[in-house]
Formats: sequence, C-alpha cells, structure tokens
Amino acid sequence: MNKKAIVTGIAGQDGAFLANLLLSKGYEVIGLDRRRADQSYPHLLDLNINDKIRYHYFDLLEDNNINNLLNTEKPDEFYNLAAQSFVQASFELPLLTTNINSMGVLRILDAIKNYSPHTKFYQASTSEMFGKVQEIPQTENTPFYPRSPYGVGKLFAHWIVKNYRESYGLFLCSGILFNHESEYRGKEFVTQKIVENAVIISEDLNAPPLQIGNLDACRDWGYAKDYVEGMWMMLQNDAADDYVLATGQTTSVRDFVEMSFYHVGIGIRWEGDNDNEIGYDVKTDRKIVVVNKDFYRPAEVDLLLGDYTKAKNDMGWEPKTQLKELVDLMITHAKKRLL
Ligand code: F7E
Repeated sequence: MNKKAIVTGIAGQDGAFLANLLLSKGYEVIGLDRRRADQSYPHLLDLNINDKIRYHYFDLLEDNNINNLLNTEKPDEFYNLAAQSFVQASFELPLLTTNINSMGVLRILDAIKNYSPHTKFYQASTSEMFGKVQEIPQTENTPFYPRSPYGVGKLFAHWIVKNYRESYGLFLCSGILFNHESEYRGKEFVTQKIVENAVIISEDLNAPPLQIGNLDACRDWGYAKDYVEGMWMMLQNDAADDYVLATGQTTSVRDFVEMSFYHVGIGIRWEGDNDNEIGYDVKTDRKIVVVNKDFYRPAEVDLLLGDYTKAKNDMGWEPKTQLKELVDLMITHAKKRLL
C-alpha cells in the first residue's frame, strides 16, 4: 500500500517541492492549508501536481481540527512546514507568531500522541534559533541564542519535539534548516526581493531603486529543492534525530545584491555609509539601490554558517546547488514571471 503523508504549509515553497518529491515516490499526499480568500496554489500548478493532492482546511490555532485530522487520517508521515515564517513580522506580531509557531506544534504533537502514535513527524526548525551565534560554524550542538520572537518561538517548538520524543518514544525529528530559497520564494524575503528588483530595474529605465535594509548580514543560502530531500531522509532513518541542513558557505546581502545585478548586466558602485549608502550603476550612474532603515530589524542575526556533517554522515545528504546556480534559476524564473 502507498504511504500517506500530511504536509502543512502546502502553499509555500517547501510545501510545493516536498509534495512533488513525495508524489514521485508514490505517496498519497494530503495538503493542509488555512482558509484564505484566494485558495489557489501557483507553485503546485507550476509543478503540475495541483490535482494530485488531496486538500484539507487546517489551522495551527485550532485544536479540534488537528485532533480530528490525526484521528481520521492516521498518516504514516507528517511534515509540519506551516508557520508565520517572516522574521521581521514576528516583531510586530509576537503573540500570533508564538501561538502558531510554538503552540501549534504542541497541538500537533498531542494529537499524534493521542490519536496516531505510529506517525513519523518532521518539524521545520531553523537556523534563526542560533541568532547571536555562539560559535562558527553552527552544528546540532551549538548553544542557541534566538534574536526575534520568531526564533524564540521556533526554539520552544524544537525543544518540545525533543521532549515528546524522549518522554513518549514517538518518532519526531527536527530539521535545523538554514535559509533556503527558490523560484517560489515569497517576495518579502530578501533574495526574491533583490532578484525581482534587479530584473525590473534592468528592463525599465524608470523603475525606482531597490530599497534594502542591512547589507552586511550574512546568510547560508541553499536551494529549497535540495532541502526537502533532507526532510524526507530524516523520516526514513532507523531512529528519530535532529539535523542541520546547510551549504557550509556564507554570503552577505551586499554580495547577493551584486551577484543578482551582475547577472542582469549591471555592475554596482557603492557610495556613503550605513543608512546613507547608495548603489549606482557603474556605467550610467543611475541610482539602483538605496538603504532604507525601515527594513532594519530591532535585533539582527549577523552571520549564519551551517555545518551539515551529521546529515552527510548519517543520511548521505548534501546540498547539490551552488549559490551562483540558485541566483541563475531565480533570475530566469523571475524574468518569465515579470516580463
Ligand atoms: O532576511 C536582511 C535581513 O527575510 C535575510 C526565513 O525563511 O530564513 C528566513 O529568515 C537577511 C536578514 O530571511 C532586507 O535583516 C536586508 O538579515 O530573507 P530574510 P531570514 O530573516 O534570514 C530562516 C532560516 C527562517 O527560518 C525564516 O522563516 O536579510 N535584509 N534587507 C532584508 N530582509 C528582508 N526580508 N528585506 C530587506 O529589505
């Protein structure tokens, strides 16, 4: 019989790539999504899998809904990818973020414990838990120091997963995933924002400059499609455990800006400091990047760099896509979408 998997956050980039992977392996996929005015799935349509998924309304705030779902479906695997995932918004919506990202996970764990204890569970933990990093690079053993309500909430979820695993013998894993991007990344996140602006600015002489926040933050950026394979691998292991998935390379926002503009044929000359920094097109002197303090965070995560040795040794997982290739595919897709 085919395995049955539940995927929360089915409308997002990870949900789309994971659903595609699971379907290719013969799984029955149940996609969970909260009630939205526009219940459409552009990424799933783009991947041509929209009609292969069974959809259910789901909300991490709604206990009965989660209990009923686990009680009736009793899936083999449950991937929790749903979250309030925008770090910046978590400073303005700390209670909502915590209710979704922390208590929501506890609701699922209780439902698994009570109604479907054989279900293997994957939790989307995050490198944001390392925050003000205590060592470089970060491993599964690096002490945590989150710097946002998002990071703090995800840390609760991380620990409650560990606690339920140890207390009740359930098969529960957390993937500590470093930033992972793709052609389906939401445009509020910095990579997609930069890519879309670079594409538009290169085509339209009257387009306004890219407004950006902290240019010096460094992130370990990988390709989401590589990372969903790691999620699946974790649930195929003999024992449940936690794993870092990362590329082992870190790059500044500034370098990502330069790479993206270079890709569309524009070199950048920087002038000014901090909030007054401006990027000009080297050939035409056009203003193409402007630093805007509105995009600064009350507390920043300066540098993330992951060490994925444990995932490589235990599961044979490795990232396949270099950052240059990632920029290339994001730009190519953005051109198709926007031009
Ligand atoms: O910011 C800086 C910003 O919003 C990256 C989520 O998937 O990955 C993501 O969290 C960096 C930060 O992602 C802008 O200050 C500068 O240092 O793309 P981001 P994130 O906050 O790292 C982790 C692993 C998750 O778990 C999260 O769910 O870029 N930055 N200027 C900017 N960021 C944004 N969004 N917009 C700017 O204009």
